[in-house]
Amino acid sequence: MFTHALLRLPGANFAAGLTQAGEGAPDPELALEQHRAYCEALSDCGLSLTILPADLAHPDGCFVEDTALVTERGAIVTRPGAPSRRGEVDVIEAALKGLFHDIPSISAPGTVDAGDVCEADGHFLVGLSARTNEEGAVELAHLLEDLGYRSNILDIRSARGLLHLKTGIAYLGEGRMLATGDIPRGPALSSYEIIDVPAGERYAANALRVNDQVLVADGYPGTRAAIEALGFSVIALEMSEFRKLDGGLSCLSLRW
Ligand code: CIR
Repeated sequence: MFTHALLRLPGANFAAGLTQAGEGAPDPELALEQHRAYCEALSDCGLSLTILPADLAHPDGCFVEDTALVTERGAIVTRPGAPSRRGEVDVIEAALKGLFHDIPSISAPGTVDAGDVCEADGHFLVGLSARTNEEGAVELAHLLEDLGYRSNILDIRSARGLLHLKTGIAYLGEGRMLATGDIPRGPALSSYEIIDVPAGERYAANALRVNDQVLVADGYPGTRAAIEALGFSVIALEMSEFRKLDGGLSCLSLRW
Protein backbone atom coordinates (compact mmCIF):
# COMPACT_ATOMS: atom_id res chain seq x y z
CA MET A 1 0.00 0.00 0.00
CA PHE A 2 1.29 3.47 -0.84
CA THR A 3 0.54 6.15 1.70
CA HIS A 4 2.69 9.07 0.48
CA ALA A 5 3.80 10.79 -2.69
CA LEU A 6 6.30 13.53 -3.45
CA LEU A 7 5.70 15.79 -6.44
CA ARG A 8 6.99 19.03 -7.91
CA LEU A 9 4.88 21.52 -9.83
CA PRO A 10 5.68 22.23 -13.48
CA GLY A 11 6.99 25.78 -13.85
CA ALA A 12 6.28 28.68 -16.17
CA ASN A 13 9.24 27.59 -18.34
CA PHE A 14 8.04 23.98 -18.59
CA ALA A 15 8.15 24.25 -22.40
CA ALA A 16 11.97 24.51 -22.22
CA GLY A 17 12.22 20.89 -21.05
CA LEU A 18 13.92 18.13 -23.03
CA THR A 19 11.91 16.39 -25.72
CA GLN A 20 12.16 14.13 -28.72
CA ALA A 21 8.41 13.69 -29.10
CA GLY A 22 8.06 16.16 -31.94
CA GLU A 23 4.53 16.98 -30.80
CA GLY A 24 4.97 20.72 -30.38
CA ALA A 25 5.51 22.91 -27.35
CA PRO A 26 3.49 22.20 -24.22
CA ASP A 27 1.32 24.87 -22.64
CA PRO A 28 2.62 25.46 -19.08
CA GLU A 29 -0.81 26.59 -17.80
CA LEU A 30 -2.51 23.50 -19.14
CA ALA A 31 0.31 21.35 -17.74
CA LEU A 32 -0.35 22.84 -14.32
CA GLU A 33 -4.04 22.07 -14.67
CA GLN A 34 -3.28 18.45 -15.66
CA HIS A 35 -0.83 18.21 -12.76
CA ARG A 36 -3.58 19.36 -10.39
CA ALA A 37 -5.87 16.59 -11.63
CA TYR A 38 -3.03 14.08 -11.20
CA CYS A 39 -2.51 15.23 -7.59
CA GLU A 40 -6.23 14.94 -6.95
CA ALA A 41 -6.21 11.37 -8.32
CA LEU A 42 -3.36 10.39 -5.98
CA SER A 43 -5.24 11.94 -3.05
CA ASP A 44 -8.35 10.00 -4.07
CA CYS A 45 -6.24 6.84 -3.93
CA GLY A 46 -5.55 7.66 -0.27
CA LEU A 47 -2.05 9.16 -0.53
CA SER A 48 -0.92 12.18 1.39
CA LEU A 49 1.04 14.48 -0.86
CA THR A 50 4.10 16.69 -0.51
CA ILE A 51 4.08 19.09 -3.44
CA LEU A 52 7.29 21.05 -3.97
CA PRO A 53 7.25 24.41 -5.74
CA ALA A 54 8.35 24.60 -9.37
CA ASP A 55 12.07 24.80 -10.01
CA LEU A 56 12.69 27.38 -12.71
CA ALA A 57 16.32 26.32 -13.07
CA HIS A 58 15.11 22.89 -14.17
CA PRO A 59 12.20 22.90 -16.63
CA ASP A 60 11.99 19.07 -16.42
CA GLY A 61 11.85 19.22 -12.62
CA CYS A 62 8.26 18.00 -12.34
CA PHE A 63 9.41 14.57 -13.60
CA VAL A 64 10.54 13.73 -10.08
CA GLU A 65 10.50 9.98 -10.61
CA ASP A 66 13.82 10.13 -12.45
CA THR A 67 15.70 11.69 -9.53
CA ALA A 68 15.27 9.04 -6.84
CA LEU A 69 14.21 5.48 -6.26
CA VAL A 70 12.03 5.08 -3.20
CA THR A 71 11.41 1.60 -1.82
CA GLU A 72 9.84 0.24 1.34
CA ARG A 73 13.31 -0.28 2.78
CA GLY A 74 15.00 2.96 1.81
CA ALA A 75 15.62 5.59 -0.83
CA ILE A 76 18.44 6.03 -3.37
CA VAL A 77 19.20 9.31 -5.11
CA THR A 78 20.07 8.95 -8.79
CA ARG A 79 22.42 10.80 -11.11
CA PRO A 80 20.24 11.65 -14.12
CA GLY A 81 21.62 10.88 -17.54
CA ALA A 82 20.80 14.28 -19.03
CA PRO A 83 23.29 16.88 -17.74
CA SER A 84 20.57 19.55 -17.66
CA ARG A 85 18.67 17.43 -15.12
CA ARG A 86 21.48 16.61 -12.66
CA GLY A 87 20.73 19.55 -10.37
CA GLU A 88 17.15 18.37 -9.87
CA VAL A 89 18.30 15.85 -7.29
CA ASP A 90 19.32 18.38 -4.61
CA VAL A 91 15.83 19.46 -3.59
CA ILE A 92 14.49 15.91 -3.84
CA GLU A 93 17.32 14.58 -1.68
CA ALA A 94 16.64 17.29 0.90
CA ALA A 95 12.93 16.43 0.93
CA LEU A 96 13.63 12.69 1.34
CA LYS A 97 16.27 13.21 4.04
CA GLY A 98 13.68 13.98 6.64
CA LEU A 99 11.91 10.70 5.84
CA PHE A 100 14.64 8.14 5.10
CA HIS A 101 18.08 7.82 6.71
CA ASP A 102 21.37 7.20 4.99
CA ILE A 103 20.29 7.90 1.44
CA PRO A 104 23.03 6.70 -0.95
CA SER A 105 23.53 8.25 -4.38
CA ILE A 106 24.64 7.00 -7.76
CA SER A 107 28.14 8.28 -8.43
CA ALA A 108 29.97 9.41 -11.60
CA PRO A 109 30.52 8.09 -14.18
CA GLY A 110 27.31 6.18 -13.47
CA THR A 111 24.01 7.63 -14.58
CA VAL A 112 20.52 6.42 -13.69
CA ASP A 113 17.11 7.89 -14.42
CA ALA A 114 14.74 6.04 -12.12
CA GLY A 115 12.17 6.04 -14.92
CA ASP A 116 14.32 3.08 -16.00
CA VAL A 117 13.55 1.19 -12.80
CA CYS A 118 10.46 -0.94 -12.49
CA GLU A 119 9.67 -2.54 -9.15
CA ALA A 120 7.63 -5.73 -9.21
CA ASP A 121 6.81 -6.87 -5.68
CA GLY A 122 10.29 -6.27 -4.31
CA HIS A 123 12.14 -7.34 -7.46
CA PHE A 124 13.67 -4.63 -9.62
CA LEU A 125 14.05 -4.46 -13.39
CA VAL A 126 16.63 -1.85 -14.38
CA GLY A 127 16.66 -0.63 -17.97
CA LEU A 128 19.88 0.23 -19.75
CA SER A 129 18.92 3.17 -21.90
CA ALA A 130 20.23 6.41 -23.35
CA ARG A 131 19.90 7.80 -19.80
CA THR A 132 20.93 4.88 -17.59
CA ASN A 133 24.42 3.55 -18.35
CA GLU A 134 26.05 0.27 -17.36
CA GLU A 135 28.05 1.80 -14.50
CA GLY A 136 24.91 3.33 -13.06
CA ALA A 137 22.85 0.17 -13.48
CA VAL A 138 25.53 -1.96 -11.78
CA GLU A 139 25.93 0.52 -8.91
CA LEU A 140 22.17 0.63 -8.48
CA ALA A 141 22.01 -3.17 -8.41
CA HIS A 142 24.57 -3.15 -5.57
CA LEU A 143 22.72 -0.48 -3.64
CA LEU A 144 19.51 -2.48 -4.03
CA GLU A 145 21.35 -5.57 -2.83
CA ASP A 146 22.40 -3.61 0.28
CA LEU A 147 18.68 -3.13 0.92
CA GLY A 148 18.11 -6.86 0.44
CA TYR A 149 16.62 -6.62 -3.06
CA ARG A 150 17.45 -8.52 -6.24
CA SER A 151 17.42 -6.96 -9.66
CA ASN A 152 17.82 -7.74 -13.37
CA ILE A 153 19.19 -5.49 -16.04
CA LEU A 154 17.18 -5.19 -19.23
CA ASP A 155 18.87 -3.59 -22.24
CA ILE A 156 16.41 -1.39 -24.10
CA ARG A 157 18.98 0.64 -26.04
CA SER A 158 17.91 -0.87 -29.33
CA ALA A 159 14.22 -0.17 -28.70
CA ARG A 160 13.95 3.05 -30.66
CA GLY A 161 11.60 5.57 -29.17
CA LEU A 162 11.66 4.22 -25.59
CA LEU A 163 13.11 6.98 -23.46
CA HIS A 164 12.97 4.86 -20.30
CA LEU A 165 12.14 1.27 -19.42
CA LYS A 166 8.85 2.42 -17.90
CA THR A 167 7.96 4.21 -21.13
CA GLY A 168 7.22 0.66 -22.29
CA ILE A 169 6.21 -1.34 -19.22
CA ALA A 170 4.19 -1.01 -16.04
CA TYR A 171 3.88 -3.57 -13.28
CA LEU A 172 0.24 -4.07 -12.37
CA GLY A 173 0.80 -6.45 -9.46
CA GLU A 174 0.12 -10.18 -8.99
CA GLY A 175 2.68 -11.09 -11.66
CA ARG A 176 1.10 -9.01 -14.43
CA MET A 177 3.16 -6.70 -16.59
CA LEU A 178 1.69 -4.26 -19.09
CA ALA A 179 4.15 -4.01 -22.00
CA THR A 180 4.57 -2.62 -25.49
CA GLY A 181 5.80 -4.83 -28.31
CA ASP A 182 9.21 -3.15 -28.42
CA ILE A 183 10.22 -4.31 -24.93
CA PRO A 184 12.63 -7.24 -25.37
CA ARG A 185 10.98 -10.45 -24.07
CA GLY A 186 14.07 -12.05 -22.57
CA PRO A 187 14.49 -14.06 -19.39
CA ALA A 188 14.01 -10.95 -17.21
CA LEU A 189 10.34 -10.90 -18.20
CA SER A 190 9.71 -14.62 -18.50
CA SER A 191 8.13 -14.98 -15.08
CA TYR A 192 5.43 -12.36 -15.75
CA GLU A 193 2.09 -12.57 -17.46
CA ILE A 194 2.39 -9.97 -20.21
CA ILE A 195 -0.60 -7.76 -20.94
CA ASP A 196 0.03 -6.36 -24.41
CA VAL A 197 -0.53 -2.68 -25.04
CA PRO A 198 -2.55 -2.46 -28.27
CA ALA A 199 -0.79 -1.19 -31.37
CA GLY A 200 -1.13 2.57 -31.64
CA GLU A 201 -1.50 3.02 -27.85
CA ARG A 202 2.16 2.87 -26.90
CA TYR A 203 2.00 5.95 -24.69
CA ALA A 204 -0.56 4.24 -22.43
CA ALA A 205 2.00 1.61 -21.35
CA ASN A 206 3.16 4.00 -18.66
CA ALA A 207 0.17 3.25 -16.46
CA LEU A 208 0.46 3.47 -12.69
CA ARG A 209 -1.07 1.15 -10.15
CA VAL A 210 -1.75 3.00 -6.92
CA ASN A 211 -3.21 0.72 -4.29
CA ASP A 212 -6.44 -0.70 -5.73
CA GLN A 213 -6.64 1.64 -8.68
CA VAL A 214 -4.76 2.11 -11.91
CA LEU A 215 -4.08 5.53 -13.38
CA VAL A 216 -4.05 5.50 -17.18
CA ALA A 217 -3.55 8.28 -19.71
CA ASP A 218 -6.89 9.34 -21.15
CA GLY A 219 -7.62 8.53 -24.80
CA TYR A 220 -6.33 4.94 -25.00
CA PRO A 221 -9.47 2.80 -24.89
CA GLY A 222 -7.82 -0.53 -25.71
CA THR A 223 -5.34 -0.28 -22.86
CA ARG A 224 -8.00 0.94 -20.50
CA ALA A 225 -10.25 -2.00 -21.41
CA ALA A 226 -7.37 -4.48 -20.95
CA ILE A 227 -6.70 -3.12 -17.46
CA GLU A 228 -10.39 -3.05 -16.54
CA ALA A 229 -10.68 -6.65 -17.72
CA LEU A 230 -8.22 -7.52 -14.94
CA GLY A 231 -10.75 -6.18 -12.45
CA PHE A 232 -9.16 -2.80 -11.71
CA SER A 233 -10.96 0.44 -11.39
CA VAL A 234 -9.25 2.91 -13.72
CA ILE A 235 -8.72 6.65 -13.34
CA ALA A 236 -8.08 8.18 -16.78
CA LEU A 237 -6.04 11.38 -16.75
CA GLU A 238 -5.39 13.87 -19.53
CA MET A 239 -1.62 13.91 -20.09
CA SER A 240 -1.28 15.78 -23.39
CA GLU A 241 1.18 18.41 -22.12
CA PHE A 242 3.48 15.95 -20.34
CA ARG A 243 3.42 13.66 -23.35
CA LYS A 244 4.86 16.52 -25.42
CA LEU A 245 7.96 16.35 -23.20
CA ASP A 246 8.16 12.52 -23.28
CA GLY A 247 6.77 12.29 -19.76
CA GLY A 248 4.23 9.77 -18.54
CA LEU A 249 2.11 9.17 -15.45
CA SER A 250 4.72 7.47 -13.31
CA CYS A 251 7.29 10.24 -13.89
CA LEU A 252 5.25 12.83 -12.05
CA SER A 253 5.57 11.35 -8.56
CA LEU A 254 7.65 9.36 -6.13
CA ARG A 255 5.45 7.02 -4.13
CA TRP A 256 5.93 5.01 -0.97
C1 CIR B 1 13.28 14.14 -20.12
O1 CIR B 1 13.53 14.03 -21.32
O2 CIR B 1 14.09 13.83 -19.26
C2 CIR B 1 11.94 14.71 -19.72
N1 CIR B 1 11.50 15.65 -20.68
C3 CIR B 1 10.92 13.62 -19.56
C4 CIR B 1 11.24 12.67 -18.47
C5 CIR B 1 10.17 11.64 -18.31
N2 CIR B 1 10.46 10.78 -17.22
C6 CIR B 1 10.14 9.50 -17.19
O3 CIR B 1 9.67 8.94 -18.17
N3 CIR B 1 10.42 8.81 -16.08
